[in-house]
Amino acid sequence: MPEDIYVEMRQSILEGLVDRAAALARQAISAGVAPLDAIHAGYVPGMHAVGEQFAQGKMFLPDMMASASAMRAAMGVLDPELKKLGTERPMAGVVVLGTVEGDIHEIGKLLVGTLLTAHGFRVHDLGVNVTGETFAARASELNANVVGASALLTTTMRRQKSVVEALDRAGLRPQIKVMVGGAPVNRRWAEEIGADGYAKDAMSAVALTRDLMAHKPLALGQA
Ligand code: B1M
Repeated sequence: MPEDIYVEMRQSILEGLVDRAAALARQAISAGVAPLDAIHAGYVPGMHAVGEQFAQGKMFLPDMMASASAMRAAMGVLDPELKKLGTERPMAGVVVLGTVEGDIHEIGKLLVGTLLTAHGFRVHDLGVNVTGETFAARASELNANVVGASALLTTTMRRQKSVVEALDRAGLRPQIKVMVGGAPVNRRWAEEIGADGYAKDAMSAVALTRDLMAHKPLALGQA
């Protein structure tokens, strides 16, 4: 059953079918499929297929928006299931999360936030199109341990550097660590901009945040 439902999940994203994506998520939960498996084996491959088709000119912006809505609908069902795990754990630390200025991609960031919450972190999601100054101001107000800046575009990843610089200017580093992530980002980039770590996916972001909380000296994550 899981393999079949994963194929249907992928298809629901590709076709931008909001109700179908949510119904499949509910069906998976009832059948005992782990929410994280549904995300990674079903829905995320759908988003990747959308990205490929868009790049090849076979899908257009409205299609991509419909796919994003379907993904959000599925996440709306799976999110609470994942977060339930976090309520049973002691608070592991405070994370301020957002997508950088000029960038409105939010699904990867939402997933990172959900998994951090599920692992006991208190996550303050600032949303999308967030300036470096806002990251710094909110991190200071909320006594954050880690700031997480997501970027999905090659044109906006340099804004992650603005986040590092804004925290530096506000005198908030090195107490507050900066984690970066997003499809065009890698470890070398994190090093180049002076971030404290890079995570390639949401699970790695949890491991990295734990490392950063433990003040491990070189916590730059995987390449
Ligand atoms: Co956009 N888009 N998009 N888009 N979009 C991409 C990113 C693109 C690769 C598509 C393509 O051409 N193949 C391309 C970027 C090219 C580039 O710069 N290299 C692109 C483009 C060009 C654009 C526009 C410029 C299109 C246009 O207007 N002509 C435009 C830009 C708008 C803007 O931001 N200013 C645009 C708009 C949109 C939509 C609004 C339609 C929609 C977003 C809706 C939304 O989020 N509410 C959208 C979508 C859906 C995509 C794709 C198809 C899917 C993104 C996604 O949600 N992936 C994407 C193609 C792709 O990624 N293959 C594409 C699923 C998600 C789970 O993965 O976000 O990578 P991801 O997150 C992962 C990891 O990266 C990591 O963990 C996550 C989970 O494992 N991660 C972190 C992410 N953030 C992290 C932070 C961390 C740690 C890990 O720590 C802080």
